[in-house]
Amino acid sequence: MQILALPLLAALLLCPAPILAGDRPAQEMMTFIVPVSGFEERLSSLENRQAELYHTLEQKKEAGLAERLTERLTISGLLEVEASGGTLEYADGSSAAASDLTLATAQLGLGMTLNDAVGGNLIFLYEEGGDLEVDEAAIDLEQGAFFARVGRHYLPFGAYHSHFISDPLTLALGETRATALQLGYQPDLVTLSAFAFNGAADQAGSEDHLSDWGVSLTVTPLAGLELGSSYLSDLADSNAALLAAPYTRRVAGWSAFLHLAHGPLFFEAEYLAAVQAFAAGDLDGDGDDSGDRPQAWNLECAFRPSENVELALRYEGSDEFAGQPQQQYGASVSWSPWQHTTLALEYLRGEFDQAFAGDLASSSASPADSRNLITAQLAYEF
Ligand SMILES: [Ca+2]
Ligand SMILES: [Ca+2]
Repeated sequence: MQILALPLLAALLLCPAPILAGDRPAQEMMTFIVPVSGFEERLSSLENRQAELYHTLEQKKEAGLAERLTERLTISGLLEVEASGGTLEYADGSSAAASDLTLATAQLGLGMTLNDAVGGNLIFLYEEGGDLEVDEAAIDLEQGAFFARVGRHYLPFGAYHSHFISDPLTLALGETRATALQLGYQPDLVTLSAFAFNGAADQAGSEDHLSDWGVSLTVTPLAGLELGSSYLSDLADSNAALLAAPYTRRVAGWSAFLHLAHGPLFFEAEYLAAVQAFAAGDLDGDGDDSGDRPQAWNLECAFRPSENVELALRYEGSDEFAGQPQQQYGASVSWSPWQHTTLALEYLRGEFDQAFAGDLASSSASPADSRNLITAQLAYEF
């Protein structure tokens, strides 16, 4: 942990951030204020991934938060208000700055328990700029070490453990919500899942069938240590919606992660990637006539000096993932001054591969070179 933390800390100290120092408060800036809203999704899927470990202060508290309305019904909610600001520097030396205040999350969840074997959940989610939607609606069945989940939910592809407000790049590439049937087996120390669904992305000319699937394996060999790997048969079905049209070559994705917790110290590592390149006609963000193979990785370490404070460092990156930084690093601090309430502040600096900067270009079409983002969040859960 310290071996990783020291160079990260040094890198942060050596890169003072010219926050909000941009010379052009342009509208184009707004496009790179990243929506940071994946946390509640991870929360809501946490129990259903059969995770026994909580990876952030918020998750730890969330676990016991749901209020019992009736014998069979519980209710929970999450509000997140975020203030963000940042600067974007382009390859030609110009820059832009922007800031915003948004209702990032308003979520209401209902949990149903019929008996020991049957339950379910229904989660409504509103994120400013979007519509109110059913985020998850699924029925859970359990029999001994076997379980099943059917309905709309987040598939166990990737783990995305994070101590930051902003989603890691691994989540941006791999998180997948679908209406799926998931079957699982969870004896001691191991969780094995397989799932099937009909994803939105299809091969050109193919019929529309329930032909997408995946598998996930998580192992907890020791207290505080969790390892896992997962596979998705069609990476184009992830929420990243990498492809705009039906494709010629179906490309699978795979992921591996490690989670370590030891006393007040935490370490997360994850890698998620396409198993091969997409066809050049399907995905070629840099226009070099060679298909792209998107990849992302994330490393985080965190320290809890006291029960209600957490400090974290992140170093992450991506390759051939259009619109996302090639590397990004930063620090975060979160504090819970009152029960159920968390204040968090984070800084992230991203550096782009100009060929893959994607939509992050200036009005004169100069690609993004680097980005500084500060985000503050007030979250309230019940
Ligand atoms: Ca598909
Ligand atoms: Ca390419």
